[in-house]
Amino acid sequence: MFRTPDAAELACHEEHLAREGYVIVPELLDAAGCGTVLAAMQALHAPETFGDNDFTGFRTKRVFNLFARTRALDPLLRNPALLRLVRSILGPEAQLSIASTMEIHPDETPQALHRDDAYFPVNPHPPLVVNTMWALSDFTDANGGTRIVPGSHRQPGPVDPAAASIAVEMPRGSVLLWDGQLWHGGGANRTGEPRFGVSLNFCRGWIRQQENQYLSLDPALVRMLPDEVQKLLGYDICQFVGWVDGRHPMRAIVPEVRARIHAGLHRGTPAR
Ligand SMILES: O=C(O)CCC(=O)C(=O)O
Repeated sequence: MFRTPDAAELACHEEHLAREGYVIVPELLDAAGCGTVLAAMQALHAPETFGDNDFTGFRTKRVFNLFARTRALDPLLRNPALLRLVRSILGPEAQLSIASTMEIHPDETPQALHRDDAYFPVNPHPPLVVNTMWALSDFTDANGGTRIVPGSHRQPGPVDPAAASIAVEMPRGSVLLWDGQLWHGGGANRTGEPRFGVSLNFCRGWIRQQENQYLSLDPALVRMLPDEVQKLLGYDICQFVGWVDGRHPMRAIVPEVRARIHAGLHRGTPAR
């Protein structure tokens, strides 16, 4: 399903991500994998309507809460090359913040350039967010390939709106990763075909996820997921953050334990 980049390639990507604020890992997901994931995402998109404002896009479809809806993305979330690059910026405790699709249809206009971590009211700050965009169709300048301003993650203030943003062009199966401080935005689609991307947006393990993964996912589902996926979805303790009634959050996934916690009863059960 995946290409396995060697150590030299990964080191090169890591250096580029830190220096330029973004990197493209070409064709990480193979053609068969792209087909499978795209089919699963298209099934989710069939009943969806376009956005209702200029930022989300009057000609763009988005679906959120993807890990409640499909298991097709679990291998992408766990991909070792992706995780190595994300962790090179956010540390070993990086967790998923938001999972969403971005299908830019013909006649979409360019999205305003923005930073993904602009909502943190603390500046300056170290990198707190790394976003990743899996291209499930080819990304081109013409079809709305993500526009980025290389190096702008180091710039203290806003970019000039007329700043030279460049379009990310990458064949399907490739992944774009960027530091949450990099100025970027979706491009205009001047072709007759949609551009399809899946964004897995990560944040530090000790800050609040943008998409509330504890209320978004059924505890019965979380219980069934592999340990690594549970942790990546935020069901973990990081720097003393995230415990429930003094214990690991996965204890509270067990219905009887959760019932006792919610009833305010003594925990009375052994630690995990
Ligand atoms: O679709 C894209 O290429 C990027 C979209 C984006 O940055 C956003 O919606 O916040």
